[in-house]
Amino acid sequence: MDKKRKREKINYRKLAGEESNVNVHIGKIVNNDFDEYDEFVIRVVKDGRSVTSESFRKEGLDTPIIIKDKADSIGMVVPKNKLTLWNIANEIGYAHPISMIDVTTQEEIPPWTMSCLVSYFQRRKSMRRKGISGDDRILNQISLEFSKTKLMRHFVSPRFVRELDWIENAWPNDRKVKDEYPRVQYYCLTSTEGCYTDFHIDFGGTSIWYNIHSGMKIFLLIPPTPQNLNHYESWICSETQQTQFFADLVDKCYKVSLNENETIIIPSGWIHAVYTPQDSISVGGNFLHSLNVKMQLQIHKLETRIKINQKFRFPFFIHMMFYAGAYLLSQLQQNALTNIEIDNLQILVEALSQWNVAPGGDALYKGSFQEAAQYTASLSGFQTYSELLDHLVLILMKHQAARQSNTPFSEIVSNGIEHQKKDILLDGTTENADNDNKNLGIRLKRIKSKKSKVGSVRDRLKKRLSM
Ligand SMILES: O=C(O)CCC(=O)C(=O)O
Ligand SMILES: [Fe+2]
Repeated sequence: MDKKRKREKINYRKLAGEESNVNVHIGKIVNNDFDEYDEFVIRVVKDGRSVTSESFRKEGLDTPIIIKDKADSIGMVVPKNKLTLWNIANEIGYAHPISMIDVTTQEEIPPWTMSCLVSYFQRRKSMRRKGISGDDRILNQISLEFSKTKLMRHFVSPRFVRELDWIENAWPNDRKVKDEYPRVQYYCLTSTEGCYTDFHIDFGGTSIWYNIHSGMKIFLLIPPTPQNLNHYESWICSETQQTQFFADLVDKCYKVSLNENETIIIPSGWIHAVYTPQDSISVGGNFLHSLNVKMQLQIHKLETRIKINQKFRFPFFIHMMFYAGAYLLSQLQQNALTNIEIDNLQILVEALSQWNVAPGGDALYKGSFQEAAQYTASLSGFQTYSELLDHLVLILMKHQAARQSNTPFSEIVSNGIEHQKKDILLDGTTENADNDNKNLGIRLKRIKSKKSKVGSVRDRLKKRLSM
């Protein structure tokens, strides 16, 4: 379930002239002025201990964060002594295939091996020392996922990432131990001086963490406002992408330098470009979570509309959504979700209701998302995913009722919700209550008849979660 991190084709070489080995946009990153930002736009954190999953779960994860503190302050493990590319090659294996991006064209070249990468770094370094630019292409390496390699013994992602990440918390354990899960959690990026990755949004609207192991990087960050996302979609699809520096099309673009040992968090949907002013090794990963569901779904839909090749997308995105629904139900049943997570869950439930179809032939086919839905429903003690969704809707209604009437959730649970169901819709409005109540009424009846099951559902979930 690997995923390569390549962009769609752009003919930059033609743009820069056939002989060029630099990207045309780099000059602008170095010379242009970018917008000023305050702590409401991008947070710069000096004390990493304040960066916790608890705080994100209460306040959301919408702004980029630069953490200028030691790795262990955010529960991240990095090696005590810096690793060279040679050390990395020893851990990964010199024959390991490596995908390289030509910085001028932003296109993938035919696959290399780790040993080619090491020689390439050596050659560029010695050319620089001798003051010759040479005709070597500048090549970037941003897609080496290393969780299956020995390099893994040197790194652990930030604690809050592990605590929020749906792959960690919602993907079924027995499938994970069989290696059946999206491998997007640990990337090692090796970039020589002069590398550039043009504006993009990370796959599936994942959030990202990057730690600069050695060297430095410059990030250009553009917020995912509806207007900016519209511009992005048109730019990606248009011919002008080749000549147009995307930052010139939007209202605000922020420039952030990330130095050795610093960590950046880029939230879901943020449009970003990255320039490498000196040889750098960084480690990072992508994660989906319960705090940006709307944006994650929006980017997933955008990728579908602009026909991004499946191999550049989050692997098994829809499977992940079904697993997340089951996981969040278990959390909800334990009254363990914050208001932000409950709001996000409502959005997820709406999407799942659209994707969820009665289990047909496909439900038997391992690998289909219908099978994933059926599988996670059974693990949670339901006969079908529709039943699980019904249950979710019911409890969400109770939560909403509790919030609207300022009553503790536990009281609403003990009083039942029959008296409230006439007035409350899932989105918190009362409009068209009659029609919706018909549907909810039907769902509620089905759920009531299965009431005796609830205890065992909870037990099974607990068992699964403690695995
Ligand atoms: O460091 C780079 O060149 C690109 C990093 C990035 O944004 C990515 O890999 O998605
Ligand atoms: Fe990225």
